[in-house]
Amino acid sequence: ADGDGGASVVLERLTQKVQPPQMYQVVMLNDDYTPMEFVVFVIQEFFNKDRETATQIMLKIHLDGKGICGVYSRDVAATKVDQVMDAAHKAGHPLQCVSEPVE
Ligand code: TYC
Repeated sequence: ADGDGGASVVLERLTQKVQPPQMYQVVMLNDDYTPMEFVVFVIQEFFNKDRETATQIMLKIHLDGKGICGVYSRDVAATKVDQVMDAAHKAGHPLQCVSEPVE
């Protein structure tokens, strides 16, 4: 079915070349306008953090300019970015976030 008569399976077993999928970190960026409370809400809602953890992440972003909200497979990370950007846009806030490959 994979077109090589199973050779790739043999090679993978012989060389241990199967790698885990590339992971992506979702990085949120600071700005001067988005309310702290909204950022805490977003981190709780979309990154499944408790209020205390979400507050710590928000303050780190506020102080350092950016911060990691979570690490996911490529598709899940892209969905998180879309959800955050959509919620921020609908609320009229300029909050930005991006996903980037880990390492
Ligand atoms: N800097 C914002 C303020 O002072 C708060 C903020 C934190 C905004 C984190 C965005 O990703 C962010 N209201």
